[in-house]
Amino acid sequence: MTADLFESVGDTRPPREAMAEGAVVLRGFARPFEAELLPALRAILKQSPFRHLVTPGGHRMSVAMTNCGSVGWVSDPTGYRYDAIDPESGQKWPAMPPVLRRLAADAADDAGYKGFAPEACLINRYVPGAKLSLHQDKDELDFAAPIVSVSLGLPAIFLFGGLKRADKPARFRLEHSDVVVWGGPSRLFFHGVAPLADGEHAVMCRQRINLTFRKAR
Ligand code: MD6
Ligand code: FE
Repeated sequence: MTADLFESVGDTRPPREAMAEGAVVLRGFARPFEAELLPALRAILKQSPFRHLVTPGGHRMSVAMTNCGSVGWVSDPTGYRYDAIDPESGQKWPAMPPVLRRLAADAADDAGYKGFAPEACLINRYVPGAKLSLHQDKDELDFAAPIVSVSLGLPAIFLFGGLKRADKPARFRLEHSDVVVWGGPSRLFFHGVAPLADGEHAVMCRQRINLTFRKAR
């Protein structure tokens, strides 16, 4: 009891919140990594800047994307895939910095998924109004591995449905440094991000950045 009270000083949110079976939000988990994380991100963006991908249906995505790791997630009119080459630069994607690897593995571990070793990190940038429609993450070969998702900057409403597109999604507010770990029975649940509300974040300014770590193959 005393320990609980002590931990809640300055932060009234619970440190961990179940979203569904196999899925959990670790509130503020990325905070201790932030000082190393942000410069590492900047270096990645220099090499492979954000760009707006086109879906197989021909729509330009409102979310801008890039990747780091040995493979990156890409979309173009021919489909979705993981590719070792950044189609924009013609070079390999930037390597995954150790601090990102550590953050993803520690969060997975904390959520009960031991030995998570992602090879892909998709980096998404939302400006006010940008959104991500309901989708399933199913371009990976191994659904046994969880997905680790780090939120930075402006808060977003994360929509978390079920196995069917028509399942009414629950809404979770994800804030700066919150980490979602998600796998097992909910690994293939439909999910998305509601249009980002305008605002100004002290560290990240007028945007939300999301890092999604996956074992792609
Ligand atoms: C986002 N995230 O939060 C988008 N997918 O910006 C995702 O689409 C996502 O956060 C699978 C697992 C976790 C995620
Ligand atoms: Fe997703």
